[in-house]
Amino acid sequence: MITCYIAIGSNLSDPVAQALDAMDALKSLPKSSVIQCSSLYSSTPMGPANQPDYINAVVKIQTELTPLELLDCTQAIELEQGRVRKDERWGPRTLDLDLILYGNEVIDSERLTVPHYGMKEREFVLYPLAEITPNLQLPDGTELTNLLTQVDRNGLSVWQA
Ligand code: PH2
Ligand code: MG
Ligand code: MG
Repeated sequence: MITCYIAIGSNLSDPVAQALDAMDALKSLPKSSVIQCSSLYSSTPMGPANQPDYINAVVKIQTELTPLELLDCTQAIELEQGRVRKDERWGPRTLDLDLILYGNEVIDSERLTVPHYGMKEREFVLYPLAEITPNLQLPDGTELTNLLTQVDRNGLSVWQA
């Protein structure tokens, strides 16, 4: 069993429902179990400013799936929830599921880069991650608590209706 973290992001088509549906879908992953889900967070868009705020969250799972099997499953969930791939970098999306950590593994393949290349700079990944695993250390030895001192919340807040 490997412990993994998946980051959820959505800013189209009822993002709160998208994120909650994604959590439910992750609970049905084969050979896996969800250990914990962070709160939902509202975040300022990174990238083009003319897009809605995002809902973000992080889910901790244990799995016997390989990284690429897990990627296939999360991409299938993205498609089931209406994801349409566009060319615009960092543009709006109904659902984005990013495999940010897979145990302590470092993966650099054509389809997958783990740890996620942007996670150390993104408040909407780091703070939800810290909510569920405050003492986490990245594969390169970086302490999550250390990253939090360097990355501003940038308007990130726990979502409430
Ligand atoms: N995801 C992006 C681009 N910009 N901004 C926020 N706040 N949250 C995201 O999840 C996000 C983003 C591309 O994956
Ligand atoms: Mg992403
Ligand atoms: Mg993605």
